[in-house]
Amino acid sequence: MYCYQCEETASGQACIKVGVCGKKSEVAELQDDLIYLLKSIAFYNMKAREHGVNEERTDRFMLDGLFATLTNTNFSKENAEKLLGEGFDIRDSIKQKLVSKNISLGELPEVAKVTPESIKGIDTSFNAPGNEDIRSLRSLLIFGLKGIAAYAHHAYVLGFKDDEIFKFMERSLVATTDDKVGADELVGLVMECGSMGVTTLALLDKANTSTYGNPEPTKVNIGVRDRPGILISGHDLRDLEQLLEQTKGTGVDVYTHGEMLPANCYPAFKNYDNFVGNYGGAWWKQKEEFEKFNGPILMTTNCLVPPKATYTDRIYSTGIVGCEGVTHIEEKEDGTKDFYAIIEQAKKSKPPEQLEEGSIVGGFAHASALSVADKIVDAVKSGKISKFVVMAGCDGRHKERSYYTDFAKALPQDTVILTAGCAKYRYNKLDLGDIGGIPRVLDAGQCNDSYSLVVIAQKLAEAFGLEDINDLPIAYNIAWYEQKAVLVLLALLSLGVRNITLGPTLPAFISPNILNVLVEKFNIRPHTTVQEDLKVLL
Ligand code: SF4
Ligand code: SF3
Repeated sequence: MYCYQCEETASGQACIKVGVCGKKSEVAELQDDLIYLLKSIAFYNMKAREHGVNEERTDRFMLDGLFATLTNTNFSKENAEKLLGEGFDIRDSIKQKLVSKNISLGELPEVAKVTPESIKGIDTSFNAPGNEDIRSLRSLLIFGLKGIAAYAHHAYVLGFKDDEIFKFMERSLVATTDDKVGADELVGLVMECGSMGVTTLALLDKANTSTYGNPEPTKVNIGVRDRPGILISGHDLRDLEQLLEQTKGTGVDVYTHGEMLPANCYPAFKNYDNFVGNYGGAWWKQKEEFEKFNGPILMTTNCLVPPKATYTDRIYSTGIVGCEGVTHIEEKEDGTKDFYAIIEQAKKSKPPEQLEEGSIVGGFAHASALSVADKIVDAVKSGKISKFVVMAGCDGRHKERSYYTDFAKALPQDTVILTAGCAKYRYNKLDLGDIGGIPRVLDAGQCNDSYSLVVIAQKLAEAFGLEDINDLPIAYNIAWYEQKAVLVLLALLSLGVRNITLGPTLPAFISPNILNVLVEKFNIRPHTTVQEDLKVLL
């Protein structure tokens, strides 16, 4: 195995024996094969699309396949094998269709000829020999595509899709197999990946808000009640909706965990009186917190940590998540899911052990943030707010991430943090106060809601009559961990945002030359110390 896609990669270089995340080498290798197979599918599907003979199931498979390989999503060997089998079937059926219609395929590249047998002899890893910068750009592009796939998947299950997104994915995957596509062209694709990221995030925003309403400023309870509960984690709102419907009147409560926290702020979910609030913190604390929850836990997407034996029988996966020993709830033909088994187990469980009490405030996605735009603009003009600091992204298990808590605490009283993603758990329970009624931490929601931060920035630029988004009093101190954050970063770059501070470490897959390009073009810098970064950012 050779995996270097996340921030916690071994020794800051690559996981080569086993993943720091718990991914086994055989799974990592099968997932590399799967990416290779997706490139083969992309080759044929581009042709199929040109001739109008492409099929819907290919689109869904593209999303599933890429999403399954995202960090902390799927650890199951069986699942990777199943996806490979399904992928070859899909690929062969597209090929068959093209051949039967006499559609010319031209000279077939190697990737188009791969078979279930031959793939075993191909080095599909990200460490395949070749030019370091090309490898770096191809990796960056593929990791950005994984982010697109995850966000597009969430929109897709709510009935929203955009063919342009699929076309871009296919074109990019094929480009990573073509030695004629050089560094300049790859840089272009990486930037396009960022703007396609903005398109995808906008689509997801539309899917979420038109289905569940616009998030509202909400005080989310972080304590517990004295009834059995189900904990739901990950990012999939449709799973939450179905779980709330099915637990109605059963005497079983529902709590969110990790990235599901912002769901408490949607009007559509506020009507369920068994929807209690949020339990625990960011994903990496789950071993400790799931133990104490006592009831069953439903993982709808990343981030899953392979569970301890003591609570494996209480963990359920669904959608694209998977792990050996964990019960998987399949989606039915009509797209619904039956959570009966989870609810029955919950009924027999003890209520959750209380971890903390009180509440945290969320729900500042673009609609509610912009509803107080006048107030915000006035506060900036009168000097009450000197700066906004975007501290969006991911949390992670490394101790150095206490930097983000210290940074939030050290920010002057006249600054406001804009956040999205699970990075917020490093400071969302600190009492940072407010500025004339505007909370000093404005939480737009999941990493899926990063689009809100873009809309807020664009609207503020309009309100201040600024042409360049970089002239706004906004600084960026982004924390990354997995590939959705890679995409969000590319999305910001594609919008022309400069001077981003990135941490806790820079991606291992960025080669020194490519880093130079990013520094020269966008002035990206690694974070240093709280004091030094405060000086630079403010
Ligand atoms: Fe290592 Fe991260 Fe890959 Fe897991 S996802 S194997 S921790 S680089
Ligand atoms: Fe977090 Fe996994 Fe990235 Fe959605 S839950 S932000 S890390």
